[in-house]
This record gives sequence, C-alpha cells and structure tokens, in this order.
Amino acid sequence: MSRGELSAWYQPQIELRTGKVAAVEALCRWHSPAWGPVSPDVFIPVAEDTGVIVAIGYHMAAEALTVMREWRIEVSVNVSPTQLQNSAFTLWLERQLGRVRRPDRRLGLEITESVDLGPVPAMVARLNRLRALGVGIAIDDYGAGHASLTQLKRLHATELKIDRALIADDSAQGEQLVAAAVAHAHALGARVVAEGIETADHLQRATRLGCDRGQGYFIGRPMPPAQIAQLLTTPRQGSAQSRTLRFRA
Ligand code: G
Ligand code: MN
Repeated sequence: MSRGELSAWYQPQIELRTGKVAAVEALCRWHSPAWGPVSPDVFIPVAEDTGVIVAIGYHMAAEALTVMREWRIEVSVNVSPTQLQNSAFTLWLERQLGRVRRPDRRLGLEITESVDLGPVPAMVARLNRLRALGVGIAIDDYGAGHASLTQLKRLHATELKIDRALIADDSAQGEQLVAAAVAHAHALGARVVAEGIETADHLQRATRLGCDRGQGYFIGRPMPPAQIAQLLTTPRQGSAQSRTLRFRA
C-alpha cells in the first residue's frame, strides 16, 4: 500500500433489460514489481487476517469517490465487515459524501460475510445513516460462503449479488435457487445482480430468471479507470447510446 502498488480497477454492470451500463464495481488490484499481478484471492484473505483490509477499504473508497466526481454513474466498493465494526469508517464516508452527492452518482457498499458480522444492531444503525444519504447496500456473493437472505433483510440491503458459482449452475435445482432468491429480494424491494456472467448462456439465463443487472467477463472485464472513462464517454449521438453495450439477451 505504502509503495502505491494497489490500484482500483472497475468492472461494468449492465441493466439486463436495456444493456445500458448502470454501475461499475471498484476492484482492488496489486501490481507488484517483484511478482507481477497478485490475485486478490491471494492478498485479500491475508489483509483480512492482519487487519490491513481496513486501510485498503479507505483507499478503495477514496478512489471510488474520486472517479464518481468525473463519471456520472453508480460506483460500488467492497467493504469488509471488519471495517464496519466501529463507526470511524462510516462517519468518514458521511463527511466525504457531502462533497459528491448527486442522484446519478451513487455510492454502493458490497458486504460479504467473510468474517463474522459482529454486533449487528450497531452496524445496522451505521448502515441506515448511510442509506439515508443514498448509499446502496449490497449483500455480495450470495450462493457462496455465508451470505444469506436473512442478512438481506437484517441489513436492510438494497441489492443482492448472486455469486458466479450459482450463475454457472445450469441444473434445475440451481435455477430454482436463483429464481427463489430473485423473488425474495424483489419482495423486499431489493435489486438483483447476477455476477460472473461468462457466456451468452449465463446472460440469457440470468435474464430469464428475473435478475435486474449483470456483471462478468462476457459483458466487460475489470479495467483501469482510463478504459472505463472511454466506455462512458459521450459521443455526438448522445449518452444513452454510448453507454449501451450490445449484450441484450
Ligand atoms: O467477491 P466479489 O464478487 O466482489 O469478487 C469479484 C471478483 O470476481 C473480482 O476479482 C473479479 O475480477 C472477479 N470476476 C469478475 N467477473 C468475473 C467472471 O465473469 N468470472 C470470474 N471467474 N471472475 C470474475
Ligand atoms: Mn463485490
């Protein structure tokens, strides 16, 4: 971190009905001069164990807030439950948001229960304050690990992200699980994002099962900020067209 080797890359998310780019997720990337690119699957668990994840969380949120000023789009960041165990981070975010808040530039927090959530009522109160400022709260990696529909309700989340393992599962049971999660989320007024869309089949299935948004390599890989800026650039024809990727199912 101190050598500036961590950076934020961004992966587009589309509205499945229209193909329009609706949001981007900020993803932490480590380019080590010694080892080359190091996978987040390797360094994030170590950062969780050592507590460095909190510093990474501030770094990524600061990056997201910076690009939000430029890009008129929703930007989401991944937040470890560790980061939400006291009020320092959420209070900092509240202060930062005062500078960028606009209806078209929302910030989203994606929470994975990779470690125990800790005392939930206090966390819910902190998240409520952010939600009142227009911040989205997503339950990440549903269908893998510990994420549950109970959590969706407990945290008053605004979004459920379905893990790529479930999106890739083409069995009848897999489809039933996705359909049930979609029904449950929609009943709570939450949006559903299908993660890990890698093929036209995944895209078609996610759409058919009622997911609202899609994200994955088939739609767009995580890319450096300059490339996202290019994707979002408005040519003469107008913004609606330029932001639409040709991926309607
Ligand atoms: O836990 P979370 O869902 O935030 O993890 C996102 C990770 O998944 C990122 O590291 C990102 O690069 C990766 N990813 C994004 N899209 C795809 C995809 O279509 N397939 C696979 N295998 N990984 C993906
Ligand atoms: Mn995520």
